Amino acid sequence: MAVSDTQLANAIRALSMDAVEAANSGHPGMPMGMADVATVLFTRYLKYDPADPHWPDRDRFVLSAGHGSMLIYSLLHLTGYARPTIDDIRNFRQLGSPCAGHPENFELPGVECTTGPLGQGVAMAVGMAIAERHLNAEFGDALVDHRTWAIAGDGCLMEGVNHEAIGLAGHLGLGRLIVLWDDNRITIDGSTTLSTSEDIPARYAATGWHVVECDGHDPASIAAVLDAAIAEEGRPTLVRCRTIIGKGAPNKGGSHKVHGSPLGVDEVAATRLALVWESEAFALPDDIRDAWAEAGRAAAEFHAVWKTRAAGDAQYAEFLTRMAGDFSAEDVARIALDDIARGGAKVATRKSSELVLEKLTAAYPALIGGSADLTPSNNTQTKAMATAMTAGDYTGRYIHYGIREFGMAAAMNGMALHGGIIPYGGTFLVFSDYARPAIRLAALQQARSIFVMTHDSIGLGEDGPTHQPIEHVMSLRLIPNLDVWRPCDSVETAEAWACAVARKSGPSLLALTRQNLRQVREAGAENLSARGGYRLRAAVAERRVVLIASGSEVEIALDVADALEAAGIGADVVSMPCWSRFDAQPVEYRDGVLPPLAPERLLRVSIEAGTTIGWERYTMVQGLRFGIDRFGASAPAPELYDHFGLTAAKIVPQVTAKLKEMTA
Ligand SMILES: Cc1ncc(C[n+]2csc(CCOP(=O)(O)OP(=O)(O)O)c2C)c(N)n1
Ligand SMILES: [Mg+2]
Repeated sequence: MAVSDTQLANAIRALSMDAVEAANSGHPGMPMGMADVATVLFTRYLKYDPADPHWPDRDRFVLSAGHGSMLIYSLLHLTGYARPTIDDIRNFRQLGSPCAGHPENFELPGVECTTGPLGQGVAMAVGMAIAERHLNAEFGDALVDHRTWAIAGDGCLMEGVNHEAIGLAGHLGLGRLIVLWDDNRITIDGSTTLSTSEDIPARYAATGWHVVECDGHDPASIAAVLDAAIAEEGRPTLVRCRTIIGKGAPNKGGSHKVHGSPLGVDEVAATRLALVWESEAFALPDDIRDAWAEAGRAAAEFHAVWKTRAAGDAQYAEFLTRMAGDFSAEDVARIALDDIARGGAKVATRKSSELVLEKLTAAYPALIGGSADLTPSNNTQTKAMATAMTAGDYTGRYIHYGIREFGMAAAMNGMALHGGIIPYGGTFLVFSDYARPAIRLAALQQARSIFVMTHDSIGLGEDGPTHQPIEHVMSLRLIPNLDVWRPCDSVETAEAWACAVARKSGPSLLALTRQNLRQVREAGAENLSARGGYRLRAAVAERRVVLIASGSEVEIALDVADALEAAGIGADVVSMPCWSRFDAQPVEYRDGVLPPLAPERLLRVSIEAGTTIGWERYTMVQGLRFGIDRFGASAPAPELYDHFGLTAAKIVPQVTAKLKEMTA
């Protein structure tokens, strides 16, 4: 007897409730409620290949409602992915199991992105859909022809980032994007009526989306709307799935009680009875297991068809190289540093960045640029990107994200994770706060997103404290796996870009100046910035001081060193453009740059136009830290530097006084 859709869906329900029960933690409601929709999607529509999860033309599936992680773990297991195994699922949420609390892309092939922070999954799906259309425009239907599907909950649709992202998706007419909304009218606190009266379909329609509705427990109804969604070419589709949270649990289903707690022994037993599910926990009837495995094999047919088609395409090899995304750091650096400005004119690092990008974007079609409506300030649009991406022309390599910093950053992550694209996007550094949750998720997901953040200090001047970053650079350094760069001149800017582009394992953020800076160094054979910090100038007189600075304050450190040397006090100057890179160097290297001598013998001094908290890491508490531990002010930049004491004239006497005090 053929296995019904409902029986297939019940396998998801059983695995989900049993795994949550075993872990005594997790969210059974969402997987049980969306089991029917997911079953129709994974057995009839989605293009995937359990034997080759990274096949480039697969559909992308994003579980934006990441708390429902057991849904995707069940699906991957049932359709025949190598992981998770049934033991992995038994160990749901335990140390060492790839079935983490929320889905993590680095744990399981088949999990396209890390979700859990609500709303970001939808925004990443938008980025994936952009990537697909762009690569399709470049490589053609034979190689790139897939869809992006996301399952989102009420929470995902309430989050502000959702609105930013769908505005962009609607504007770009992303017809290959389909969001399945789990409209169960329940969130943690209870009914959605506690907190919202929004007409969500009307909002989506107003941003240019196609909106359809189905009974999320009726396979025929679900299939009919998925057909309608696929038929819609020019607009993204929101599928409103009317569902019951925890469907199948006779007493707790439909209530917020099943959102994030185990059902409990009694309710699990009652659910087994209600579903007529006789198997033990984690066991599956053979016919149902076979039917799911068959669905996985059937989906893989898409891959087989693609392979034959793609292999005959003239651009096949180039496409595979592009998707692999391997770049030699040396090659990128050579291009970035080619013909770099020497000596002479002062130039802002945002301008240096533009000059570097001219070369890199001409050389690497994978780079897709953009800005959150600050293109002329961020200097992010190069000649190779003269054409913007639009609904009518996806070949464009520049994206006008609008004033949507968070949406931009999350969409960039989606593009980076899709593959074939290295996204960079600009805004003012102070607004990194608006993008921060996506910057964090880029780092966690090991996504190669490059954040171009200009106007990086009080050096921006007259716009005043609302626009002047203080704590930003330091707080961004706290994010694990994020390379935060603050280059001091055009050479360091080129070196930082080279590192960022070649870095496959995570995001980079470039903090760049508005104001012009001296060029302090010539390019050499080695990318010195890649070390994170290096001795820019060695002491001439007997060394008593090490001055450590980043970005625009490096030239101040050089001035301080000049004055100290003139007084017979030897001072090294260390340029420290990237802490995380420096900390990753072998101890011998670090000790060479910052010799581990007692402060009486070698005073360490930091200079950075931002919070001083944290610089103790390198100056030690006995050292001196020059920075700004309050909000800035509105004035021309040179006056502000003087006002906040960040000039050689103000720093030198404090250094000499400290030296005296320590040797007294
Ligand atoms: C940004 C963010 N805020 C809060 C949470 C905590 N949280 C997890 S699920 C949830 C409720 C989500 O409701 P809904 O999307 O309707 O999921 P359902 O209860 O229907 O499964 C909340 C507030 C989160 N994961 N992410
Ligand atoms: Mg809900």
